[in-house]
Amino acid sequence: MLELYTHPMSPCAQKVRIVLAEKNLDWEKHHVSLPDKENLKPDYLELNPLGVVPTLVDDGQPVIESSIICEYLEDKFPEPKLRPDNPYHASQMRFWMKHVDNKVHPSCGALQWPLVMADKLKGLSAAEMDAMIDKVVEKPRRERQRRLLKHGYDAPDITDAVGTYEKTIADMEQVLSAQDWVAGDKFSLADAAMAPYFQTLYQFGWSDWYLSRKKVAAWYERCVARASYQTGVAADFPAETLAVLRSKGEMPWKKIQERL
Ligand SMILES: N[C@@H](CCC(=O)N[C@@H](CS)C(=O)NCC(=O)O)C(=O)O
Repeated sequence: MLELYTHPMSPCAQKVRIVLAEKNLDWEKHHVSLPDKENLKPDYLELNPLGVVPTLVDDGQPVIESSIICEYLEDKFPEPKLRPDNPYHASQMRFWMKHVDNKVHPSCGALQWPLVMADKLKGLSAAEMDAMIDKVVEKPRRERQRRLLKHGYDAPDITDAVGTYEKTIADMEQVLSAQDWVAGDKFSLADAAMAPYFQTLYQFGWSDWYLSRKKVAAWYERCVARASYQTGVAADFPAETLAVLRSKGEMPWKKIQERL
């Protein structure tokens, strides 16, 4: 039995949900409310000591870190294949997955967190808010959340995040002019890893950021057209949810454009 601890707005959980769907695997969902910081409760920390989603539990054994979960699923359920046989393409797949984990994910966190995760914290007193943030396990994340609470879209993290997204989109445009998918001629774990970070742009009404890059836009369209994206990601974004997110995205889009 596969169980996934997840939240609909988490791109790294979306990545795992895409892989589960690509492999036609059944799984049980455990919703972890990130705005309520359920991810920092002792029971959850026992499963995932980093206090983040996603966590996959397979027959009682927890597997953490979204890219490791994806490789675990690939190893355990190799069909259909999502890792290229060609070693060079496999190295490209791992490069892009690492780029997502190290650079794109924290950038997405900076752009999205103030819009969807911070409101409940802002309802607390300063002391309660501080105590809650103190519990965030990883220091870079803890400090980023503090800066974003204090400075919002004027935090330095926003400028860095915009630069990282912009360079990633430009690099992808080059790669995708020679091949259909980021790690070769077939959809791979790297596409599953990257596509959710474009969902973030789409849902907040920031699609113009990638639409002028024709190859990237066509690649994202191909990702969205897959059944795995529809069940793993799009299903959590009905029209009413998208309308709320789009209105939240209006002011930040101006701030983003000032930095482009
Ligand atoms: N490196 C981790 C990152 C996980 C992560 O950052 N998860 C976010 C949601 S996308 C989270 O749980 N955040 C909780 C918080 O910020 O308190 C992975 O790839 O699994």
